[in-house]
Amino acid sequence: TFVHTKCRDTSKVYLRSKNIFRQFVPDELVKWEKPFPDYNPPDYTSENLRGKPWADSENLDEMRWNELDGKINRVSHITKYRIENKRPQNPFGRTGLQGRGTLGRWGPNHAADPIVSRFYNGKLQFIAIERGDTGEMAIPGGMVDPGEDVNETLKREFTEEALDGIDDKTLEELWKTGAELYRGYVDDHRNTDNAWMETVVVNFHDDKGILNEVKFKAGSDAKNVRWLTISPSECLKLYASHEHFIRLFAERHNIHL
Ligand code: RP5
Ligand code: MG
Ligand code: MG
Repeated sequence: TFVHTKCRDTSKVYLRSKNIFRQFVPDELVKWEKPFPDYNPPDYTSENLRGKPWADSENLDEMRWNELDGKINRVSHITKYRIENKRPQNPFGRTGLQGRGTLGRWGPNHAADPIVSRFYNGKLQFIAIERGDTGEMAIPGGMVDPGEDVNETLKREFTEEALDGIDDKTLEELWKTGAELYRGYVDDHRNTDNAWMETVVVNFHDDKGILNEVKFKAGSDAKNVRWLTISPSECLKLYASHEHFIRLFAERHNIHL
């Protein structure tokens, strides 16, 4: 069974923090049901979230958990999560860090990941970005805005990160090809005991050559953008759970990684 690992990394300081390190959680103590008397992880919520319009406040009493809270979607794709000491509890278990870290929302933080793909010289490829925060290659995904339809998020984030914000009308046909591959938890390095990433992964596959003419350019939180070729021999190292998503994508096109 799956245990999250990227959000238990104790070798690196927590993203953009000065000196916050996670408490070590062994695999067998990840599940909340397992007693862990010495578990007392640091409580960290980034100062940068304060007053940000896209972030929650510290007033947990006002929030409507497991519901649509005004325009903010606090419903998990995975489960009805528990509330412990007023805070949502990560359904995948301990992470060695309490608080929200750098995530905007308590509980689920909803994202969308568009896999834009083609066959080129007989090889399956998708558009990948280099992330500005960790430097890892990734799917050009991003957060769902309050009230936004996930289908909009997929297009918007792709446009921001892989087209430098320039809406390309030639892609209109491509956006109609969406096939959902995954909906659920992301093992993201930012996750904490009280805040975590969830996503919807959708494949937009071009078999008409629409993409051959498109000029890609990195924008927003992406540093670089390029086609990544999928091959069973090459081991892909990607951000968060994106290796898993790419495996599902490859299988859809009959390539087994
Ligand atoms: C990952 O973080 C998701 O799979 C998505 O790719 C991404 C969204 O966060 P930002 O790119 O906005 O940082 O967990
Ligand atoms: Mg983005
Ligand atoms: Mg992004």
